[in-house]
Amino acid sequence: MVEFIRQTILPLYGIAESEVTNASISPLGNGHINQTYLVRWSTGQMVLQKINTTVFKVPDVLIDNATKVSQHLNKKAKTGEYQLAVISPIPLKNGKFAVDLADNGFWRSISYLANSATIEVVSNEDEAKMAASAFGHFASALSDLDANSLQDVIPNFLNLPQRIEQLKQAVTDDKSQRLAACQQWVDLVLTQQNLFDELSSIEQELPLRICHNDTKINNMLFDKRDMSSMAVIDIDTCMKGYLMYDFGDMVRGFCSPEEEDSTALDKVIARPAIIKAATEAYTTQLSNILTATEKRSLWLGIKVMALMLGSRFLADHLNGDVYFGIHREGHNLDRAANQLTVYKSLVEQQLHLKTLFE
Ligand code: GN1
Ligand code: MG
Repeated sequence: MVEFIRQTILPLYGIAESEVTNASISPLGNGHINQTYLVRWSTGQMVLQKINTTVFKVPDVLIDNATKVSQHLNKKAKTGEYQLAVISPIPLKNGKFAVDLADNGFWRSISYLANSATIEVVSNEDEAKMAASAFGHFASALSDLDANSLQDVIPNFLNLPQRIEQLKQAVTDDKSQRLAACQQWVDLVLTQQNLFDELSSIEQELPLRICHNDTKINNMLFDKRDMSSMAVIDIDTCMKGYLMYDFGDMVRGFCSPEEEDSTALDKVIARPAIIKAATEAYTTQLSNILTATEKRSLWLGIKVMALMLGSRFLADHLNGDVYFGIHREGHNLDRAANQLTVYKSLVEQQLHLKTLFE
């Protein structure tokens, strides 16, 4: 792939032949969907991605949405209203922001921020506050962008009933004959449908907003020099949605002391102090924006997102790992067990945790 990038992709960006020969091209980040590379040459650097077009079926929509979001944020950054760095699309020589090479992939580039670092686990309350505050600031900066100005890049992306239906289908098909070994997790998910009623009654009262839709900790860059928050990245799933999901996705990830694929399930718990810190920081950033119903929806958002992600990983395990990239046998089952353990820990502590949202 590296040689293909060097010979075919880099020239499309107008990078001189002499530079292309010595450019360094290395895999970047821990994404499960797209292939991401850091490309450096003597006079520049960029993040290059081969978009997974099985997941992003109309990748031009992704490019349009991401371009609109970065334009909006850049405008606000100029006036000081947005205080994080903005990741911007980088045009090819022909001025376009992506190139479709059919069987050879759909490629795009975005800016790379020097001195940046990512983390996989939130280690303490201060870190939770800083990152939650940055995600809140991002949501706040997008709150005046019309929710309908972006297209749905993946329809029904965060639709819990639909995700559960997909799990049921995967159970029926049992394509890889893996059901017996994970029946306990399937049973757990399928007995939580009480959340649907809660969800459908509250969703009707929630405003649609532009959401990030993938607010996990490794979608935030920190400044290597002092580990302060630097930028919200991976804006490819930005589209209309409910803030309860952005908040919920963030907290379900932040609250565990273990990585998302850790198999040390005895250590996977929802840490109340982290949830409290993240909630305070996020709601402070959005204090002028959140409606009363949105505030009420936040606790439900955490449970829904942990359950939904657990269910998505589980369905993909049953389907034979066709969606999320894996690095080991049973990786998606490990991820599912992990997220469903977070979910169980949230529910076990529900009486106490709910009080944080009253
Ligand atoms: C995927 O590729 P990545 O890691 O940024 C997924 C998210 C999941 C996440 C779980 C388009 O995001 O929805 O929450 O994995 N993205 C897509 O780690 O499905
Ligand atoms: Mg990502």
